[in-house]
Amino acid sequence: MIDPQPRGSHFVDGEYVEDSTGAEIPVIYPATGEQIATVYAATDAVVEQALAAAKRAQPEWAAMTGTERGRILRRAADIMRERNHDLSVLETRDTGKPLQETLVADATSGADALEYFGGIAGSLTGDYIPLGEDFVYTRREPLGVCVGLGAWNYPTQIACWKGAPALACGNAMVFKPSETTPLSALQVAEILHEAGLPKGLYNVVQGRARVGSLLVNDKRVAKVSLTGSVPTGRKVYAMAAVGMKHVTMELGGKSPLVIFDDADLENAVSGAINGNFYSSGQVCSNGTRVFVQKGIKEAFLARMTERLAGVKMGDPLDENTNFGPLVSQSQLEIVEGYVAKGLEEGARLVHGGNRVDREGYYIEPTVFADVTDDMTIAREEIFGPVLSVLDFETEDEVLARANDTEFGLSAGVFTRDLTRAHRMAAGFEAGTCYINTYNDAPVEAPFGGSKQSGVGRENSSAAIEHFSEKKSVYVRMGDVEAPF
Ligand code: TXE
Repeated sequence: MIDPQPRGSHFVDGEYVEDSTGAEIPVIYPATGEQIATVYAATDAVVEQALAAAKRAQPEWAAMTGTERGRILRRAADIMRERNHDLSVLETRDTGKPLQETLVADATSGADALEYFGGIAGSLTGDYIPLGEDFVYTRREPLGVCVGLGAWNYPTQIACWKGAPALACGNAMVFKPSETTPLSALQVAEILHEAGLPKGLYNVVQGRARVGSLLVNDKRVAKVSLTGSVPTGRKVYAMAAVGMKHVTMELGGKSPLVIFDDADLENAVSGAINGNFYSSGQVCSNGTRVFVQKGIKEAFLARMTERLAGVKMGDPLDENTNFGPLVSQSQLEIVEGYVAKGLEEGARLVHGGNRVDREGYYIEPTVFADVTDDMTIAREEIFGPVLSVLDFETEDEVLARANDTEFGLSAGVFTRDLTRAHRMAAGFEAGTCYINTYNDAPVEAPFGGSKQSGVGRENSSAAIEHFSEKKSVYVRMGDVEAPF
C-alpha cells in the first residue's frame, strides 16, 4: 500500500524534496471529504532547483541513443504494471474514481505510454533527401526542457502521456500536477528513477497557477504541454507565445454523440454511458450532447433509464462500486449549478439531478431530455455526470448542430449505415472521432482537439512532432555558383 502522505511534496533531481514554507495544499479524499495528506506549493527555490536540474541533465540524456532511452522507459512501464494495484488505490484516494476504473484506466494507460514511446524511441530518426548530386539530411533534435501541466481527472495518465514522449525524444521535463490531485505524479517520477532514469530528467513540483506560470515563463523552458480548461489554455498559450515556445494544448470540450434510428440500441446506450458517466462524467472528451434521431428517442430514454438502475454508487475503494464522487466540493457545486440551470431553462429531467445525502461529493447520474441547442447545459462544459438529449431529424441538420460549438475535442456516431458513419466522421469538426463506440483512448492513436479544444496531439507518432524538431542540413557536392 502506498502511503498517501508523500515523503516530500516534490520530486526534484532524483529525490523527494520538501519545503514547507510553500503554500499549504490539503489533499482531500473525495468520497469522505477527509484530509489524507498535505503537500506544499513549490517555492521559487524549489522551482529553480527543478528547472536547473532539468537544464543540466538534458544534454547527456539527448546524447544517449534512442534505444538506450527507450530501455529505461520500458522498464518503468513494467514497474508500473507490477504496482498497478497500489497505484490504482492511490489514484482512487486522490481522485475519488472507483477502484473498478482506476485498476484498468489510469496506471495501465500510463504504462502503455511508457511502453509505446519506449518502443519507438530507437527509431526516431531524420530523413535523407536526394537532390541530384547534392542532398539534404535532417536531424531530429530534442527541444530541451519541457514543462507539463496536468488536470485533475487522470493524474497518472497525464503525467505519463506528457513525460513518455518528451523523454523518448531526449528532452527533460518538469511536471506540475493539478493542485487538486497532487499524489500520483510523484509515483511516476519515483518509478522512472527506479527504472534507471538519470536524476534531473523528470521532476515533479506542486503548486497552483502561480507555480505553473513561473514554469511557463522561464527562459530555460522550450515547450509547454497543458491539459486543462480552455480559459487556462488561453492564458498559458499567451505566456508561451512571449517566449515563442512550442505548445500542446489538451483542453475542454462539449462533444456531440449522434445516435441514428438504425443504431444498435444497446451499444448506443453503452456508448452514451461511457461518454457521460465513466469517471462520474469528469472526462474532457465526453459526448455530453447526445443527439438522438426522433424514431429511436423514446426507446433510447427508456433503455438508458433501465441501465441506470445498474449504478452502484458507494465507496470507491470497494471494487463493486461503479460510480464515485466528483473530485471536489467546488466541482460538485459547479455541476449542481448546471443542473439547476437546465431545469430553469426548461429541459426535462429524466433521471437523477440530486446531490446524494452522504459524506463526500456525490451527485446522481443525471439525464435531461428535450434539450435545445441554446440551453446553457448544451453549450458549456459541465465536467460532471450530466447527459443532455437533443432531438434531431436529418443527417444534414444534426451535423450542422453538432459542429455549432466553439469546442472541437471529440465526436461520436452510432449507426449501421457504413457510408453514413464515415460521412459523419469526415464532417465532424473534432480532433478525435468515434464510430459505434465512445472514449477509447489507445496510446497508438493521436488524441487531441480542434478549434478551442486545443492545439497539437498526444500519443501515437504525432506526439513525437510536438517534442522534437527537424534540423535540415543541405550538402553541396559541387562548386557554389554566384552572380558575381
Ligand atoms: O483544469 P485547469 P482542471 C479539462 C477539462 C476541464 C479541466 C479540469 O475539460 O475544463 O481540464 O481540470 C494549471 N498558468 N481537461 O480544473 O484549472 C493548474 O494548476 C499556468 C481537458 O485541473 O485549467 C493545473 O495544473 N498554469 C483534457 C492545470 O493548469 C495554470 C482532459 C489545469 O488547470 C494556470 C482532462 C496559469 N494561469 C481535463 N491556471 C483533455 N483535453 O485531454 C491553471 N494552471
